[in-house]
Amino acid sequence: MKPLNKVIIKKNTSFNPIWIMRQAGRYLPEFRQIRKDNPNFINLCLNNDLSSEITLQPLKRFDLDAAIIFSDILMLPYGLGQKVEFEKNFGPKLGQLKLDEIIKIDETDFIEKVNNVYKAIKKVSSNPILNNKNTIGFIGAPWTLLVYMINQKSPKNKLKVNFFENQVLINKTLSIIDKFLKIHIKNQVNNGANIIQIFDSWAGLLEKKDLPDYIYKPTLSLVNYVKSLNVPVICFPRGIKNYKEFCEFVNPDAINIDYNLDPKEAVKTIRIPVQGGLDPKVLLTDKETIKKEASKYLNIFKDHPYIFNLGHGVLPETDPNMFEYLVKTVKDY
Ligand code: 1CP
Repeated sequence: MKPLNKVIIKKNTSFNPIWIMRQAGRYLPEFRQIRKDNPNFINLCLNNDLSSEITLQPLKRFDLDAAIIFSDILMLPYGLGQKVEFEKNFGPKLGQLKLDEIIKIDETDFIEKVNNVYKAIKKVSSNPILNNKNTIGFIGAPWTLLVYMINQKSPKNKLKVNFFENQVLINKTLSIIDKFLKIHIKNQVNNGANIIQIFDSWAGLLEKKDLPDYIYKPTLSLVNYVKSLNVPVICFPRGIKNYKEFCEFVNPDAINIDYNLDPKEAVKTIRIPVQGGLDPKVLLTDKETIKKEASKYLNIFKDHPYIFNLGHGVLPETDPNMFEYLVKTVKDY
């Protein structure tokens, strides 16, 4: 059985597998080298030789239990024909959302645009390095994708006041997102992804009253779909105030917590396997602090099925030696 499945399916508490969000990325000099020669980020994701190489970079260096495919949640709007670019020191920049054009896109058009992501998953998952490890596929949650597609850039911690103005546009877009996320999940699984993680990076922007319509119901539809494929699904509703309520409503196979949630509170209130939590900024300190903070999570979750990870992506300024030290600390625990 693959390491994450032991925790997620078997509910094993005697060992803690580890992988790190954004483990394939900017803190690694070998990634920055490739990135320098490939200024177009989407094209890099769509170059399956390079994207599979980048996916495996952290596994060649560190004793990690899973690979997460090097791609982006914004491949979905890209596959739907919305313009997506990444600008240095700005982040994602999307073209206008044109519903009349997006409704004309069918499954074949979509797959044609993003097929190289699936080819990369196939390459990665059949690599012997991953024989006894998981290959994680992922999607952005409907809410977070809706935010980028309507806002056309990062909301940077707040929604514009008139975000909900056009309800027809919002509801039609959500239904298209649901349809194509299922297609995207199916193709990742068919090509070797054996876990799906759903990133809801902007879940924390919503008020409590809006959670059922924009987070719980749309995410539940996808969680049930992944379960129907017999693949475990991990949700990460970053910044949501009430993780307990989220889990009761959506019931994924595991939940990634963010670093603002008190882990002692989490272990008391969450009934399903937990992943993550450690503040990525801890990796910018020293070995003593890293050991202390990582041990805190491992101690608190010692009798709870727990996958080690961070409470958000690893920061670009992280020293790979400190990353290595964290992995070693968890493995030696
Ligand atoms: O070199 C660069 O400038 C590109 C930086 C980069 C990288 C390495 C981006 C742009 N995306 C990625 C890869 C990526 N994105 C992965 C690969 C696998 C891994 O984790 O190692 C994953 C899982 C994502 C997911 C993703 N993209 C999320 C969800 C997780 C999170 O960080 O909250 C989000 C919100 C995005 C959008 C995105 N893509 C890139 C950036 C800089 C952003 C965030 C911008 C913002 O603040 O709104």
